[in-house]
Amino acid sequence: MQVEKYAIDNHNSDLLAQHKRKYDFIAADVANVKEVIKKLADFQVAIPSWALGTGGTRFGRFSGGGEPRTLEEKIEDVGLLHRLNQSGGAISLHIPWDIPKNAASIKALAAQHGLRFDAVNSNTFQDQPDQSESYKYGSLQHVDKAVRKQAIEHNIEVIRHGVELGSDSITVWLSDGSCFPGQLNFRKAFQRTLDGLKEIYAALPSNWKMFVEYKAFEPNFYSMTVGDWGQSLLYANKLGPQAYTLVDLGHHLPNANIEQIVALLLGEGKLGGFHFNDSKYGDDDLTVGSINPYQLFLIFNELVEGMDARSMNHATDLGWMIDASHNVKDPLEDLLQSVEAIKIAYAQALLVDTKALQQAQENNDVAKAQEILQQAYRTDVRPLVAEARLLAGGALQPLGLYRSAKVREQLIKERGQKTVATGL
Ligand SMILES: [Mn+2]
Repeated sequence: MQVEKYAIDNHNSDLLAQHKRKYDFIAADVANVKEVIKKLADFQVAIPSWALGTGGTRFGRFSGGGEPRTLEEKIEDVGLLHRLNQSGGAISLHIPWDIPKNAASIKALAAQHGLRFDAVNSNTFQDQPDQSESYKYGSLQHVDKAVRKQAIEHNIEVIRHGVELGSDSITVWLSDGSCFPGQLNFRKAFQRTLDGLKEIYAALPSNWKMFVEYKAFEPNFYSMTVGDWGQSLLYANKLGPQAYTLVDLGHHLPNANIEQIVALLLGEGKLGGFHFNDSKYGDDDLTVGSINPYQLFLIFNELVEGMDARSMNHATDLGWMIDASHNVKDPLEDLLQSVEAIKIAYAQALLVDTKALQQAQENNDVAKAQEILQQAYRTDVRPLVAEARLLAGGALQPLGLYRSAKVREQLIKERGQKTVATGL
């Protein structure tokens, strides 16, 4: 399944006059509009290989149709998405769900779609049929050395796969923790985990980064051994300069001030990457921007301010990835919506009058500071995002074209109605 160039061109020419009208209206008020458009075009969000099929809950899973059956088909799906929005130019693999059998041909296939390989992800939160030790009571924190050894070797194997694909980072998310008081000696669990991470860290190529992802609860419900940004930062600091904290928006306790966490991690030079999603109650893995778009904007405002303060490249110096699950929506439609929400929040953050905001802060002018932020947030930046997409060769309305080109219907015809993506 391909969306041909002529289909995108036809779609765009039908919408062009209306788009120009909207774009000119907003562009007139943006002083550095060319620079904003360039930054928006450069900003790419990695798509995780596990997000291309229908997700589920512990109660059930309701399949869609035409889900990718192989790694090749997952790459094809990300390629489709990238063709439509020119913003999803990377794929993040989950090992062992997506072990490339022939790395060279997988790499070539991805390149055909204009994709590169983002961070690789290890999995010690479930047992695989062929493994000898069980992760029931944790992996790197486990009291049994044999289990820890198995988990360490798995992570090193994931790095090896990543090297073959041209990836340059590994995300380690541990489900380790405890479900009941008394189950675990916190201090010893921390130390064992640190020792394991050190062995994995030692296997990193010199140009690689290790992202230590934290999560407040689930699957363990009493304690998590990497439970919050403080614990993640402790590990990252003790590991060394190639280790960073990864922020997943859904991995906080309710009402956590994520924008402040981001600002401080950036200030310490220890923010490595991002997993975007949205949530109302916990780790809901909902579409980015579907519940709290203002928070997303505030986070991007801190990201832009903090990255500029350190002269960082917005597009390349941090890892950007979606980490969501789609229980009731077509995964590709959901991902198009998520990427759009990310770009909108980024564009709004780029419009913040930083100088005026700093001045308001210095003068303790609280009302003015809020006005400045909300001026940017309340601007309809969608024509800017669309213009960046148009110039890059994407569709003015990716979701609209996805539907009118009947992409899902085609995928069902090619792959069948009852397919299940690997790993789900
Ligand atoms: Mn995550």
